Amino acid sequence: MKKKTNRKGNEKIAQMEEFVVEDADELLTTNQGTRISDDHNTLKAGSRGPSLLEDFHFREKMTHFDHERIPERVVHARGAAAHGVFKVYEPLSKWTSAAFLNDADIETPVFVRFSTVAGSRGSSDLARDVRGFAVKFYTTEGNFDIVGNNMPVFFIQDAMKFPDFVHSVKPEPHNEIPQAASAHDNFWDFVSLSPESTHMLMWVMSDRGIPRSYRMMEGFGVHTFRFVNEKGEARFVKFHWKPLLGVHSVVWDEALRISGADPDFHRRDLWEAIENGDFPEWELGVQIIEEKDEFSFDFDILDPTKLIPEEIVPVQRVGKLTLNRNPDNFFAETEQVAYHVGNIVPGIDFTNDPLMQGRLFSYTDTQLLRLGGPNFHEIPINRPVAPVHNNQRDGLMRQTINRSRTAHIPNSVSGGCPFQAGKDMRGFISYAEKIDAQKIRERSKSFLDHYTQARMFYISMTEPEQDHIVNAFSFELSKCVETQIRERMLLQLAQVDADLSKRVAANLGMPAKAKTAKVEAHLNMQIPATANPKDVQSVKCNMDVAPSPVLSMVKAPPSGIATRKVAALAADGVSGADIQKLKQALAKEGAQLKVVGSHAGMLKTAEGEELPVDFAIFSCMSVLFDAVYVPGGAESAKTLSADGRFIHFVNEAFKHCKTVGASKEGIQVFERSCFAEKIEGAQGVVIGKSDISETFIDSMKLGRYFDREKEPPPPA
Ligand code: HDE
Repeated sequence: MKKKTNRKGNEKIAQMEEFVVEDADELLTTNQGTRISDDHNTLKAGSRGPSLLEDFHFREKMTHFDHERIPERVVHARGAAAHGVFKVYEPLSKWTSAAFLNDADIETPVFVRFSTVAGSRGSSDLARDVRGFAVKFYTTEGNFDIVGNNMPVFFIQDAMKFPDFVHSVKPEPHNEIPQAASAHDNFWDFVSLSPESTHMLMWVMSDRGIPRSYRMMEGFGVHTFRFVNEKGEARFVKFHWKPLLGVHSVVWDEALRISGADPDFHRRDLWEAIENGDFPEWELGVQIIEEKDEFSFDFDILDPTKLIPEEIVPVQRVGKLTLNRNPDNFFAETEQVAYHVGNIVPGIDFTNDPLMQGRLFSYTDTQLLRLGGPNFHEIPINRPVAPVHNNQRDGLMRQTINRSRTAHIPNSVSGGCPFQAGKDMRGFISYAEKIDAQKIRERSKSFLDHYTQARMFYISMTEPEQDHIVNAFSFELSKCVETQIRERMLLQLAQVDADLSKRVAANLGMPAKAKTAKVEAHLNMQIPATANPKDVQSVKCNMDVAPSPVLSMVKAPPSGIATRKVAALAADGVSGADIQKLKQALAKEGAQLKVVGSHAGMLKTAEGEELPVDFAIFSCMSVLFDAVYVPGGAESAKTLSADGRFIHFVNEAFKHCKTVGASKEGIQVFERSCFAEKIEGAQGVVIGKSDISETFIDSMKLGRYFDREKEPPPPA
């Protein structure tokens, strides 16, 4: 039944086509290819009689069904993925010999999976969380994976703490509550006792923890890697992904509501963008650090809780990633893809980052359970496009049929094949880093500044971004039942920034904590004997650290409004002309207008024409759009302004600091809104008797109007 489709594609797609099955116009069969005459009834002794054991079709069908589920990923269970290509702009031969980075004509197939970390497979996309950003490059020299996140640092420094960290953030073990949320005692218990988490907490509590879209997130390799060139010269490298659509987030109240209105919001967004031909793009950025500069920073470049500020080492954009095809089958591709930090190619190498070192073990191990045995590399999505030859044999679900008489090296029977490649044939040779050390269980002293970069992040934010961080800490800690946990966290925050700690304390109704003269003193008092004793002696914070403005999303240069969605609220009698004008103007910017109607189906416009409705008001919410527009048309405006659902729609968009606009009669809807008194001259509120398209679009380009948050939230 295997059938090749005739779709065009790159080498990887061509390889996968071998496994694609199309069922159209085909007859139903068993897995053995026997045609099935009746798929509705079990085989019985008489139509009212017992079922018969000999019903091979029923037994096969039910057995397969019983085994459909495989263990979900222990972390990053919830995700979405897409195929694409990567191309380097210029050969990077001065830094690396990796073939796919040495030829600007090579288009390397990739498969990219985005994910949340804590939630189960069915959880909401909009949880406050880190997002996984895993890229598999099918290079001509083997698979290379950058298994990164949308934040450049991590919660812990040593792999030994990963199971503890994950156990703490997952739902609590006694009642499996809460799902996909860090707002509970166990998480804050762990992080409040682990000062090394403080920097990462700033990122997760910031707006970066609730992205607008997977397509609008940065990606980071997190660890410091190595580039090695043809001459064997090595440099340190940090990997970045920079989205061409800019970096954008939603606000927390919006995230909560999206979780109800469309828990698949990010999945759907990625899928639809690709189906619409709006292919998401990122540039690959690298920060290069010469070996001689390894110790020239105030922190250790092997410490995964630190980033290298872009102001100190600029990010050089070296290539482009484009996602251009949705998977054919979620399970076969997105669920079965097996990423591994250890999938490496000549020209790139690891460093001694103790978190990365632990990951080098974990990823293969986890796939053995999840994908059921040692042959998971043979699953179509995991197969390299580079040829595979070795003496590994057998095992569960083996697909390869090795023809050779031998499976050992050295051999003479098979003429010595397959041969070792050696350096001349581009065999992988580990970078010969000199190591001369004592065996020891210890955290390097160079890892012990846990607060300076947390402070750097906080002071780099604009005022509204800082407000959001304060609110996020307050929300999460308010969900902790144990007072001692809140207290410990307030102490941690006091080491970062007095104002931050004071404001969170006020929200929790607790006395503020002061920055202690000697941080270790308060930790010694607070941390139970079970904590890592080496952490307790640690910590310092450079209060004079310079901000890194590039960390702020609000300060980033405007990125246009391509692929953004605007809701046009409409009822019968709406001005079709108004809708068309904005629709066309948005289309020129690559954005979309969707009609939200008082009912589904078709509306009658003021011009007497039919207007298709994209969403009915009862099946969508303002949080699913980037801006809201109320067109003219007296009859439509009258209906909308008498309908609380539409008033709520604009109120909510206003509350979430989005552009709201109305033309002609549409303004009367705003007159019933919570911002009725601020219609004239308010920022981000666009009104006009004639065509407002241009002003509306200009307003959207400026992003969100966070000044609105300064006043008590409107009743939306
Ligand atoms: Fe992972 N991580 N991780 N991780 N991770 C997994 O592998 C692990 C870490 C990341 O879309 C697991 O296949 C350890 C950092 C992503 O399929 C597992 C440690 C970063 C994904 C695992 C870390 C990541 C994973 C679970 C600390 C950012 C999803 C299922 C020593 C740089 C990949 C799986 C996908 C998945 C282990 C820390 C990113 C258990 C032990 C730091 C994007 O192997």
